[in-house]
Amino acid sequence: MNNILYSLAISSLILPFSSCATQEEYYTKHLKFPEGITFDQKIDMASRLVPTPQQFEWQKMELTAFLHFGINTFTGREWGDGKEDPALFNPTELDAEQWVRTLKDAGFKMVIITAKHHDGFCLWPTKTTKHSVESSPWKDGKGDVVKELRQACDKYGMKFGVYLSPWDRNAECYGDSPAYNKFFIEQLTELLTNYGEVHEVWFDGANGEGPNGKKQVYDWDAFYSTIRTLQPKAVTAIMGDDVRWVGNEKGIGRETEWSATVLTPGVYARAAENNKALGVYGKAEDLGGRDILAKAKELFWYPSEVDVSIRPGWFYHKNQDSKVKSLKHLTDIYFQSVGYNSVLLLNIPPDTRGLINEADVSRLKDFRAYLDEAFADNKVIDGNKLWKAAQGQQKEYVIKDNSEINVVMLQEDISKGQRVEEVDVEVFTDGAWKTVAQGTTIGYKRMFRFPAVKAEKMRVTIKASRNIANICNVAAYYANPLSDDAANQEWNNLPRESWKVVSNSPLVIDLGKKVSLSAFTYAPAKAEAKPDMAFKYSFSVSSDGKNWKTLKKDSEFSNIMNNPIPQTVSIEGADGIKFIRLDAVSVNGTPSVVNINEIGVSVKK
Ligand code: FUL
Repeated sequence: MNNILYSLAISSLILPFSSCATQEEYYTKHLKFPEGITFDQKIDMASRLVPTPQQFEWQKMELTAFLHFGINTFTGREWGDGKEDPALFNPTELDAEQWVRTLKDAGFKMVIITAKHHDGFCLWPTKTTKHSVESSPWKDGKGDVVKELRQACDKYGMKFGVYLSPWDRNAECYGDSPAYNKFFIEQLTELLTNYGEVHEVWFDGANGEGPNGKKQVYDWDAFYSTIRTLQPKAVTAIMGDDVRWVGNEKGIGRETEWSATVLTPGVYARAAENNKALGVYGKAEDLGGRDILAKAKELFWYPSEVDVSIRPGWFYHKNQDSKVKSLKHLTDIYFQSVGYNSVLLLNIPPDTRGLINEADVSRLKDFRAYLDEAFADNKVIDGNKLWKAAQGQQKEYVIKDNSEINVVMLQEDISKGQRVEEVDVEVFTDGAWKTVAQGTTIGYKRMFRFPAVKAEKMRVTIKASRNIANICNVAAYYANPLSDDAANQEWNNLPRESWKVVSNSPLVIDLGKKVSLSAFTYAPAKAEAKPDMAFKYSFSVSSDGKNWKTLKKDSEFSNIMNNPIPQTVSIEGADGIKFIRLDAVSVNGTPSVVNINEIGVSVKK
């Protein structure tokens, strides 16, 4: 019976889209395991799950760019509250060609623009709301940022994507579910009809409304049928079913990264139930290994995208010009995203002039130059001949000229599925074999870095695989090791030894002496998100611990849950003070727990 069901499942398969099709048959994007099949049959089916053609094209881009630009660029905020005056939007030298040229030169294949962020301000003249560029002084209200970017992309041959925030803090109808869904579909329709081909539609999952906020039930099915009808070739990301959020905004992927995953995309009605039954969630470590596969009822081709900003914030803030990520940091991100079977989505936010700032341009140039040099000379001979590797098989490769190497790149032909579960790489050096890398998954691309070694030969062993692995590339390089020139990370200049905690909730700190402050910082420990971290807060100061002056009232540490990096808040009127107080609640509305070491102050010199 089990075998009959299994054969039935097999007989409904399709042939692969790859030109080098074999006799094998494949499942595209999704498969359901028939009841009662054996574990080996499950593994065999899993090995033949493949991406859709657009998912495959997307993966091959490797480097994609985000442009966070909008009203926040002009207010200094990360999350606008939707009450901003559109008159604030007034870039003085906006030049979308400069954005695209810069990104193209740096090797990016697609740009995604925040057509609308959570504040609801639209970068195109929409018929749905007045809260758009049309009400701004920029080009006398006749400008259209989305169109300018589209045209620049056409000129330079760059793919184009849109970010449209489902959460909208400006739209009056937000929370009236049917009305807002209609409004959102109208916005989507405008963007997907009037701006040529769209390759990625990005819906983030943020919603900071909190317990008493507006409750909007999104009609994902209607959103998706709009996308499929208007832009059938676009991939849908994050709150989408083609591209999965890697689970953090730090730029770090998983060493074991399954594109064939048990995680049901959040936009499917059955997602909560399925994922709960398996105990998996977007940030979970194991999304496709054998243990979890044993329990799964279905499997999705749902590859990961690593989104991270080149700066601490997603939007441009002048005071972060000196905090553009170092070349080493960017390179580490590259190896931990592209090199971990993911696509990198690097955010480079245009500044208030409407230009990619010189600081970012120069870092991107260094980044490109570094990658060009590192990958200019592949030392492996004939590594790009397809190797059909059975579990346990090894293959030796000649390294030209007994060269020094410190990077190995492995690739599977994912048009035939993701199969490798364990791999070892050894090099023949000084007359003996030496292991330089031991890994798990490969997928589209896996890179390993290790201390430089001179090698005559290299040996790859596929220690565990689901079915025959299709290794289509084995390469090795020498990449110059970098040391960190990281910009000054200091966000506290008053030694904590003299501080005293007066109370924990609210957090009141005696700074030990009278000082004048220009800013304070909240830096969650280890830059990790916790349920009881501070989100909404008020900040007060006092000279005697009795009479308080509130300098920030009902403020928020925007996006802290997704991006728990230090949040520095500038303050005025904090002269001659000795005490500070943080009244804060978590995203759930409960009192937050903030440790003294997570607070910093900037004392005026
Ligand atoms: C998140 C947003 O809340 C951030 O502001 C940013 O846009 C990031 C890419 O997605 O969900």
